[in-house]
Amino acid sequence: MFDGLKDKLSSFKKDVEEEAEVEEEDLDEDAEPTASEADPDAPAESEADAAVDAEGAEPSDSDEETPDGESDDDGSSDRGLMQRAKLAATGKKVIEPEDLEGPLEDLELALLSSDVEMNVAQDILEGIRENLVGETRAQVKTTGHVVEEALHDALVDVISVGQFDFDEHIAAADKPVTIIFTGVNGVGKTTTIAKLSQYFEERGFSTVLANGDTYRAGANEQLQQHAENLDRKIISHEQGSDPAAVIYDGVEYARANDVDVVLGDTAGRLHTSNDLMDQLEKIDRVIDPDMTLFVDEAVAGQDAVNRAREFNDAAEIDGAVLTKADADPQGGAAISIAQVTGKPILFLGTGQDYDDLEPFDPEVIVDRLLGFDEE
Ligand SMILES: Nc1nc2c(ncn2[C@@H]2O[C@H](COP(=O)(O)OP(=O)(O)OP(=O)(O)O)[C@@H](O)[C@H]2O)c(=O)[nH]1
Ligand SMILES: [Mg+2]
Repeated sequence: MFDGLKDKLSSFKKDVEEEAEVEEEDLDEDAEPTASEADPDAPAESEADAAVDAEGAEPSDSDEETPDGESDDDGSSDRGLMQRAKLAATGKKVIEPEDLEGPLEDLELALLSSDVEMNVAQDILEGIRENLVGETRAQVKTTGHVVEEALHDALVDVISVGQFDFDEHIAAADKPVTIIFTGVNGVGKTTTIAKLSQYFEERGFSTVLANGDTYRAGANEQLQQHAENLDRKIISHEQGSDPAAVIYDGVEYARANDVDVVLGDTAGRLHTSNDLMDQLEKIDRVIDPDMTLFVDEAVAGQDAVNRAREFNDAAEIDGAVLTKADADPQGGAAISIAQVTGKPILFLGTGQDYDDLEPFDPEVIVDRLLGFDEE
């Protein structure tokens, strides 16, 4: 998943490491006359060098062991700071903003070509700059962790916008909880409802399906089929009837039968289809659903990002589900939607079966993008 972007992120890491190395070689040449000029400083500088090298060398021996990270943490953050300050004062042994210019420019192009929204790409670059400037070159060069962490933190920052604990939210909410699904045609709304019905039942919440897609021929039969496969109750009216009335009946049914969650389907629509958007507005007014989830395809990239923004403007959404993440998407939509809408991505659809649904965990996604999950 997200293989293209993964490759690009790993080239950024290499770029910065090479940059750190080249510059340090240059600096070593420049540094000698300065050191002999200022005698008292010379031992201090080389001590600092040795300390940095030693610190840098440690983690590289056992890259993937977590205890290592811990010993780093409790070890010497004060010392690290002091050292950095000292290095900054004695010579240019730390990463300066201009050192990152080339690699960041390449990364920006890579992000944009993976359908990451322009502003989101800018935020990521800014995050990386903040995280990397001032790091020692020796650290960057020898451990590799520094660049990875800078990337990791910058990505997690933009991807986690608006995240909340979905399961906890559902558990705490008054029942029945009503969730409406919306988005353009064919992105996987109906399939996601069936998957979520299974997800809820596995967590002990009963569900009823309400077919608010009274527009498309065959929509009732499609949801009916899922309901049969999963052994759920479905509420539906004739094609052409009022979707708000169907969902209302779904909520009434849930109240009368102690059902926990009402999953309300709607017809595929463009944010510009006025009639259909009016229907959505009516559902909002009559039902006042607990959540409206926007569904789109990960493979739609920038289109999905734009649609998320447009739907959120037209009929405020509470979160998003990104389907077809199994179909080799670029990753731009997964990275951008939360930052652009201020609403979190809550689930990824990863296939056509009922259990092909994955809660969207920003840390897991970023680890995947950085290849940490393979270690
Ligand atoms: N590979 C893959 N296919 C999916 C996923 N989710 C849905 N699909 C497929 O996408 C197609 C459309 O899915 P639907 O659930 O009918 O989409 P919809 O948004 O309800 O479509 P309309 O009601 O016509 O607007 C179906 O063939 C699904 O099996 C997914 O996560 N991965
Ligand atoms: Mg549908």
